Amino acid sequence: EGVQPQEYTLIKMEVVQPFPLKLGPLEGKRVFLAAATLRPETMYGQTNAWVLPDGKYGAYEISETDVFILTKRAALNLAYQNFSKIPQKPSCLVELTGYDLIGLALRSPLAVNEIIYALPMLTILTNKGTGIVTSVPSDAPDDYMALHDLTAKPALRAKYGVKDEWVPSEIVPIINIPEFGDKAAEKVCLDLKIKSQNDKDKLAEAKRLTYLKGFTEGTMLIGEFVGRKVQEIKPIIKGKLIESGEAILYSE
Ligand code: A2H
Repeated sequence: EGVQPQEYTLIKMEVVQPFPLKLGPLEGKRVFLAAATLRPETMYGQTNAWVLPDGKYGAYEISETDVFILTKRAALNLAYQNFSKIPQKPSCLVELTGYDLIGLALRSPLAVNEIIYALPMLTILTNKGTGIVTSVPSDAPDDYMALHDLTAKPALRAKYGVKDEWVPSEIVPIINIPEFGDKAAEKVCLDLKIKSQNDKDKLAEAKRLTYLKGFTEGTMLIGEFVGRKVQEIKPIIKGKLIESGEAILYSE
């Protein structure tokens, strides 16, 4: 963890009824996977959520009505930031693992796809963010490669019990970057010949290339701000998500 505090937008990805058995105790509540992102303006392109299969998660009471699924570490930080039903103290209703979350059907703010699914990603860190990541394969190299692995490897899907219909078949183009086109992550991963989600060094380079260019030179291809510069509309979209209650701010 860095010395500088990092501010994330937590996107509330709502778990759609009916709940699986393991989430039975949450019946009647609004339950969300809370995904930490630095790129709220990319939420139009969400195709799925990522969870760490062996990761430990819990369902925490955030308010009278809302429950967030995330790591205990994030729940504790949130409690200190006034997001807990019990002031300053995380309140866990159910302990979960990533395996329990794979296949959950979700509805996520701004996403073009009405229903998206929670799928396994093996490189998620549990000491960063919430341990839940929203997947935007058009613009995030990690997301593109994790999705590529699942699509290309039936054995990987079988290992984690992933049904074919949960895996998105299309990437949603959301931002144009003059140098990289409409699916920057795909282009850069192909150019750098990245083999899998575990290709750490090359992925770091891919992220560096897309992240900077996306912010400084990207324009929106979709949504309320189509044609506008990413740089200009990022804070506006972030503000709207917070104001509407579809996201909250979180620091660590
Ligand atoms: B970003 P930083 Cl479109 N483990 O959101 C691994 N990765 C995590 C994580 C965790 N525990 N928590 C968050 N992240 C991801 C969107 C996005 C992101 C786009 C492009 C780039 C990008 C959609 N995924 O991040 O280490 C989340 O993915 C590039 C780094 O705090 C979050 O933003 O800088 C980002 O990493 C936070 O990474």
